[in-house]
Amino acid sequence: MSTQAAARQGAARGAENKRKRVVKRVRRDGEWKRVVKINRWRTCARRATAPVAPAPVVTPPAPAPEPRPEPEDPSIPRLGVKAEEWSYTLSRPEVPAGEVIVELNNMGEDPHNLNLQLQDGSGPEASIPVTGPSGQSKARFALPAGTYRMWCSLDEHETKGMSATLVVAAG
Ligand SMILES: [Cu+2]
Repeated sequence: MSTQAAARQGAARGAENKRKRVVKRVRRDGEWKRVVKINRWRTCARRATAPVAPAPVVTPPAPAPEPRPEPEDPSIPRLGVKAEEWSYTLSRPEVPAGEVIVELNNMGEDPHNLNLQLQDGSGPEASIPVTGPSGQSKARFALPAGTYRMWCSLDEHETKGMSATLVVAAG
């Protein structure tokens, strides 16, 4: 079969299956070789109807859920502590023994923290971490009855006046 015949036959077959069979004779390393290539049969019509791959739908990752504040039991007594330079102001001088929610409100211009411990130093220290200006931090403590010392542990804040006394009364 001649090269032309093969090409014709290939073209005919290509028309059926949308492939074009190309037969070439090439000289390689001094020898003639028969090379058959199968090409995709491309036409404008085919291109027009070629399915367009849909753009991948990019779903933005769902935002991490905000940590929801633990619902507070309204029966738990609360103590507000206003911090500023250089003092603490307590919303009440006394709370009942047991669970208490302590809220540190920094109304000053510097960061402050809050620490409390039985005045005789017998119990553990409870603390609310450093809170920036206009910040508010809350913590829930279980306080046995006694008289507590409250202080800010940042450099010299206590000696400048950031200390207070809290009475935790036996129920
Ligand atoms: Cu302070």
